[in-house]
Amino acid sequence: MSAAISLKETAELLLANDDFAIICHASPDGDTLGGAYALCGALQKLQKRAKVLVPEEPSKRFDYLHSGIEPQEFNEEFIITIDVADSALLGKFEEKHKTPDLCIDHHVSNTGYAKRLLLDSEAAAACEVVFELIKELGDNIITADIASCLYTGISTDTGCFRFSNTTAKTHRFAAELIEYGFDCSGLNYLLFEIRTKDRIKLEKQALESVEFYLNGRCAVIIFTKEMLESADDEDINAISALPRQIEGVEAGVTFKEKEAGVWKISIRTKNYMNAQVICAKFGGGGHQRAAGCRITGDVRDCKEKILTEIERHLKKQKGE
Ligand SMILES: [Mn+2]
Repeated sequence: MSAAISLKETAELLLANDDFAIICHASPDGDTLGGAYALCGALQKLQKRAKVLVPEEPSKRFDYLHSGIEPQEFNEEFIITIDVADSALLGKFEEKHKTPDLCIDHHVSNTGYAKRLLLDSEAAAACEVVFELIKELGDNIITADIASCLYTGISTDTGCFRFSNTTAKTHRFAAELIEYGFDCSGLNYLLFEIRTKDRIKLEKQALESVEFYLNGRCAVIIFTKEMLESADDEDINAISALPRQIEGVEAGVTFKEKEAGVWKISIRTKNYMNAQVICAKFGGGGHQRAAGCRITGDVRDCKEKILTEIERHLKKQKGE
């Protein structure tokens, strides 16, 4: 089990070490990538060697996160994971880096796999924690590039400041970051406005296939392997938020077929539904309003299992 450490202890630890590898989670999103590149940039600014390792090719839209990072080759001595709740999410790095030196995270479901853990489960994004950590590392470290990385994590994990994990602190952090002078509206356009033609096609398929259950309180969309063949990970992530947007839906469920019969399920909830508790039942994890798990089997059976669990929670929470 990890030793929980404070921001100050984490900063001291980083200042006392060198040759850092910062690892993101598989299906990398804006938070894990933004946090990793921000911390990498900060450590390089402190004249340390640092690099980012990503287990799977990130969406092209995140290419700008590398700007300001100097590619460095060295043997890593100190391993950090960011936004990684479970070592199983390290993908191809899991074997080699099962027990990293440090994990920086905001998932209440963090399994404590790292030697040390800097966790703030109240934070909307891991990037909020990384921002506080960089400020603890010293003055004059944050550049416009680093600020845009941190803003990326905070804005993507909060659905551009709309989700219920958004706090006054989240907005204050964003305001502070914008003062570093990156192109904030340009970034919001890139992250939240522009849609590729492939994305529109995928959205159309998703909306056409939506199924309602439990008196309209649960909506399900299913993406088969063929539908996802040329799809961008980040587009799929964004589309997973669609079912919950439908009026009356308290649990939006997206099924994604990773391999034949292997389903990656993401659940987005509103009101009192706890997505994390539902996904934990199937060995997954995440946050109260957004969580995921994997189930293997025939799609009908998998759907049945998930719906039964959601129904149980709906009844329990409403005292029916
Ligand atoms: Mn996150």
